[in-house]
Amino acid sequence: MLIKKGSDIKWSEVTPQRTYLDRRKFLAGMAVAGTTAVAGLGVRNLISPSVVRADGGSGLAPIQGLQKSPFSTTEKITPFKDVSNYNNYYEFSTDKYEPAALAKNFRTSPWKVTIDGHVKKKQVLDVDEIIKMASPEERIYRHRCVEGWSIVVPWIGFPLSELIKRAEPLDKAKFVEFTTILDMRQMPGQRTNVLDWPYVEGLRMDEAMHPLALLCFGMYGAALPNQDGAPLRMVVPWKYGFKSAKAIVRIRFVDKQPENTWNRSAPNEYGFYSNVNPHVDHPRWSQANERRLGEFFKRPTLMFNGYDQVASLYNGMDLKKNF
Ligand SMILES: Nc1nc2c(c(=O)[nH]1)N[C@H]1C(S)=C(S)[C@@H](COP(=O)(O)O)O[C@H]1N2
Ligand SMILES: [Mo]
Repeated sequence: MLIKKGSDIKWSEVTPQRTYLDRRKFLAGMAVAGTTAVAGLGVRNLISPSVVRADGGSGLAPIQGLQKSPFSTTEKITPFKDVSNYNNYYEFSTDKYEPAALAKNFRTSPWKVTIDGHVKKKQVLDVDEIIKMASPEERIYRHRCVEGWSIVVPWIGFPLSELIKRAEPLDKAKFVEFTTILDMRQMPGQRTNVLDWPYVEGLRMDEAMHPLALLCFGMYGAALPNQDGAPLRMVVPWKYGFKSAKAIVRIRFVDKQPENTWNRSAPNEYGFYSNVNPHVDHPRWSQANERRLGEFFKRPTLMFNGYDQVASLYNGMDLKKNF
């Protein structure tokens, strides 16, 4: 990202360690690229103070009547300003510091979500109808990117299973596919071929029905900032961040494993399952450790990101083959 900026940059050329985690190359990169936003703000992030109000005061509409969740971690919450200013959102930019500004005026209302495929109740719903389906919970989850950084976020939503039950899937429905909005006018990244658009992700039906799989529409007590996936996204805490699609417009029930965007883009690097697994290295880097945004020292990455409750979903599967 520091070396090459342009419309045809490919993921295989994007080496996150170089821009963010490896200090030596990071400084070398700075010398090459001068004062890019990445380099400048990278320094700020490395030295960001540890005592910051968690709610951050986003100014977005507060969400009332939140239930506390027994699934929440008690770890220290990552400051709002870090979570909302360091985003992977390729529809806006491959530069993690840019989506916050580029998504500022993104229109999230009106917003329709199509529910179709192998279900009894095919329908097109307004996102506000979806949000009202079940009572909102605050879920404080660990969230880890495949690139080696992690965050702890008080997300707001309800289990995806609530929506699935109401849609009444047929027996043929074996997987759930999520599709992000396609809107080149609003999303500058979609005018490039950095990924095949629209962004698609998927879960096996039992994964989608697991109580930890969260359909998410808020964080830090309020609505989602655009750069974090407003108005509706998934949060699947035992999987790498890229399984958690943002700005969802379609939830489709299918009989075959969906072709997820990252797998199509680099099949040897990103599989369908993408469970957080410190024992399966990414072809270009180790997955053994991670760095919490706002912290300096790395910590060991936990199997399933510490969510052992999901282990039984993968009994008998070779998780090195099914990465
Ligand atoms: N539509 C869409 N969803 C996406 C992405 C993306 O580029 N586009 N990036 C994924 C990746 S790689 C990560 S790590 C998380 C980041 O979520 P966050 O910015 O809220 O931390 O979003 C995921 N969902
Ligand atoms: Mo990611």
